[in-house]
Amino acid sequence: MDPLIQSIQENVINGQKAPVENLVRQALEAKLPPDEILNTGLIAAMKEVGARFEAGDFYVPEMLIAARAMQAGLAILKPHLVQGGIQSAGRVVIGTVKGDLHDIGKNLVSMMLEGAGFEIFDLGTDVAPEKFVAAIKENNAGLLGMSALLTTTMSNMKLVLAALKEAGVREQVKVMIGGAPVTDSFAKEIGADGYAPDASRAVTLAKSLMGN
Ligand code: B1M
Repeated sequence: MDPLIQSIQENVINGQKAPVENLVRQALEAKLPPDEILNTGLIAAMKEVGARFEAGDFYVPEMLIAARAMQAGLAILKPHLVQGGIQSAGRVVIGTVKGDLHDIGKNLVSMMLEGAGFEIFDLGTDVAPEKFVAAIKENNAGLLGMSALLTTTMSNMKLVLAALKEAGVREQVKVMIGGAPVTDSFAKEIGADGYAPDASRAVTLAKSLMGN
């Protein structure tokens, strides 16, 4: 592995925000591919953080500072992942479901969709079903994206689908879902239109759902 990528990993794991920013800049200057910096550097580091949390070696504060360092690195990387000037591929309302505060994956999906030319209406985290419904109506969105990182919150996606039906807008939007505990079979079970395991496949799915 490139030593710069290895340093990015280590510094994200240790929550070193400023060094992560500098290292991502250096990696870009060294012409390392942005997707390698993202996948092998930043995302791999967060997997390790999760593993340490599970093993009881890390607690919530360590997870939180690692997440801040990751987000800072991601912000530097964003212009290199997102290419501007593409015609709108459709309007997407996106958010993390109620009860869930994880937003790194959702932000990454938003960023990649934006790069593929979608217009993004990001509702943030802990989004209640009625807020999703209101945003879809208000922005006349054709696609809804929901993210959940907790096994206890993924069931809230089902409540959003019920709220869409109740409000009479289910036919207006395609629904795609994702997040670590979410699966394709779960998507089918709750009646979503598709599931994507990562941000780049979320773009492929969004395009196919929107007929692009
Ligand atoms: Co939390 N957390 N966390 N956490 N956290 C997990 C998810 C956990 C798996 C850690 C573990 O135990 N190994 C575990 C969940 C267990 C479970 O439910 N099975 C967990 C827990 C337990 C908790 C708390 C309950 C801890 C506590 O308080 N005791 C608590 C819950 C708070 C809440 O939400 N109500 C909590 C809190 C936090 C922090 C706030 C400290 C922080 C989040 C900060 C933030 O997001 N701003 C945090 C973090 C950082 C994590 C881990 C370590 C990393 C998540 C992450 O950012 N991954 C995570 C462990 C892990 O996932 N390995 C963990 C990187 C990101 C790029 O990947 O989000 O999976 P991911 O997104 C991917 C794909 O999933 C997909 O594409 C993305 C890019 O490739 N994707 C989509 C995501 N959304 C999509 C939507 C789509 C399509 C694809 O379409 C719309």
